[in-house]
Amino acid sequence: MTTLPAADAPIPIFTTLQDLYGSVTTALKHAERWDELAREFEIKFGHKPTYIARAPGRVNSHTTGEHIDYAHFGVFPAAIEHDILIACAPQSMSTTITHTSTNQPGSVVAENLHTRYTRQVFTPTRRHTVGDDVLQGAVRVAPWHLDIDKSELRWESYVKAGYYGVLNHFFTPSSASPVPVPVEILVTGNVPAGSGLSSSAAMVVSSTLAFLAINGIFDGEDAPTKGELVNIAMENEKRVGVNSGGMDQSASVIALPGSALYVSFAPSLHAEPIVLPRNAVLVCANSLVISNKAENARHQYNLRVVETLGAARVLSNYLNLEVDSTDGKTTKRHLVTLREVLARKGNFYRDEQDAQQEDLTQLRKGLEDMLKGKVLDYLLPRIEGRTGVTLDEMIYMSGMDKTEFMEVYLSWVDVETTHFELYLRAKHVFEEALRVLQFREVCSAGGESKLQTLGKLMNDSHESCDKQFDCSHSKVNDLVQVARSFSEMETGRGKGKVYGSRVTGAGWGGCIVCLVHREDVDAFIVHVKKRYAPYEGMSEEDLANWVFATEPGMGACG
Ligand code: NG1
Ligand code: MG
Repeated sequence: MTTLPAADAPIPIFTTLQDLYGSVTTALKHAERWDELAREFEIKFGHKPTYIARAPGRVNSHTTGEHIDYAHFGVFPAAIEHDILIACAPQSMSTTITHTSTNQPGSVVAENLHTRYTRQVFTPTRRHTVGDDVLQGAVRVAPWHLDIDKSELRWESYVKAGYYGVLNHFFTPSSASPVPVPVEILVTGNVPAGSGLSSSAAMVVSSTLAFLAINGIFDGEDAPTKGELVNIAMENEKRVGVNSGGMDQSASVIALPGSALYVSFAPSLHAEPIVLPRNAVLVCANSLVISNKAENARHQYNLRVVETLGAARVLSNYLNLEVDSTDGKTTKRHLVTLREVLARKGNFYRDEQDAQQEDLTQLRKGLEDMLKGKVLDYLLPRIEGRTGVTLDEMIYMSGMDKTEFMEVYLSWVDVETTHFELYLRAKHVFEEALRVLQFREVCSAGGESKLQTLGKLMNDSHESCDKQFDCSHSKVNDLVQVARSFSEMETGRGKGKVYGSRVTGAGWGGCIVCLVHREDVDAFIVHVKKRYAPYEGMSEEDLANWVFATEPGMGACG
C-alpha cells in the first residue's frame, strides 16, 4: 500500500496532455480546448498567455462519503477529466490603454470563453485599518480586500475567491513579496455547473493556481505543497458563502490518474490513492435539475453543516466530553465535529493527535459501537412523533447559554430555519463514514468479485442521502430508478450489469454516479439516455454532456 504524502508533494508542472488525461484518445479530445484557449487569449489581449492553470472536477467515486467531509470523516473521491483551464499573463500596454482603471497593483481583467459570462475588471484594495475576517469561528487578519457578492453566484466570484487567498497568504505586510502584478486571464471549463461535480472547487483551485503562477510563487521558494494548496482553496471557497468540507479541493488538487483517493482530515489532511476494481466503471448522469448554490442549495448545505455541528455539540454535552479549553477562569468553546466526538468517546482522540495518520481499525470499531449503542437516541426530541428539534431545544441540549450558542454556532452562517434534524443527520454521517471504510476495504483487497458489494454500499448511501440527509430530489430519484432498471434488461450477455447508483455531490439536483461493469458501459449509457424522460428530444451531442463514463483523472497542475 503506497501512502501519498498529501501535505508534502509539490504541485506538478504540466508536461504532456497524455499525462494529464490518461489516454492518448482523451488527450487528443482535450488538445483542441487548450489550443483554442491560447488562440482566443491572443485575440482578446494581443499577446500569448504566460501560463495555463488547470483543475479538474470530482465525482465521489465510491459508495459514499457524501456530506461527511465537514464532519471530518474520510471520503473517497476521484477527479474527473472535465476541468477548468485558466490562461493568464501580466497585463500589457494595450490593456492599460483600453482600461484606464487597470494596471494598478494586482488589478485583474477577467474574461470567460463562455459568451454568457461577461468581461470583469476588478482591483483588490489594501485595508488601511486591519479588519477582522471571521472564518468559521477562527479570526484571521485580512490585509487585502476584494468584494465578493454572495447574494448571487457570479462566475468571477470564484476567480476572486481564489485570488483572495493568494493575496492574503502571500502578500502579507510581513512577507518579503512585492505587490501583486496586474493580470489578464481567460477562463474556459467543461465541468457542468450546479451538477454535484464540483465545478466550484475546480474554479477556485485553478484560479488560486493561476494567481500563484503569474506572481512567480508557484515555482518560487514559497511554493505551497499540494496539502497547503488544498487548505488555501478550502478557505477560499468559504468566501463564496458555502461552508464546505475539503473533499472537492483535495480531489481536484491531489488526484492521480487511475485511482480514487481516500482522503482523511483528522488528525490532519492525508490522502492515499486506492485503485478501483478493473471492471468497475463509473458513469455519471445529470438529472438536469440545477443544484443552485446561490439559492436553495446553499441554505440547505449550510444548514446541514450547522445540524451536524449542533449534533456533535449536543452529544459531547451528553457524553461529558472535554471539547472546550479553559484558562481556569473562562471557557473557550470550540466547534467540535462528529468525528472528534467519536474519537473522544472511543478514547482514541489523544493517540490520534500524536499520530501522522488515522487508525482505521479503531475508527471502524468506534463507528460500529456508536451505531449499535443508544447514544444517538439522545439527539431525538422528547416529544413522540417528531425527529427534529427546535432551536431552543437544541440550545438546551447543548448545555450552552443562548448568547454563547448563537455566537459560536450561528453567527457566521446564513440559515433560515427553526427546525434542526440532529438525529437523522448524525445517523447518516456515522453510517456513511462506515460505508466509506467498507468500500475502501473491498477495493484495497482487490474487489473484482465484489462489485455487488460495492454497488450495495452505493445504493444504501443513496437511500440515506434521500431519507436521512434529505439531499436528493424527486428527479434525481427518478434517474436513479432508470439507472437501476438496467439490471432487468437483456444485453445478449445476460442481464445488464449495473451494481449501484446514487446521488453525487451536495445533491438537491445535479448528477448521479453509477457503478457499471466495463463490458456493459455502452449499453448502459444508451439505456439511460433513452429512458430518463427529461432527455427526450435532445440531440446526441447534448446527451453526451449529460451521460458519460469517467476514468479517475489527474489533479491540478500549472
Ligand atoms: P459539490 O456539490 O460538488 O459542490 C459539496 C461540497 C463538498 C461535500 C459535498 C457533499 C462544496 C464546494 N463542496 O460538493 O465539500 O460536502 O457537497 O458530499 O460545497
Ligand atoms: Mg461545488
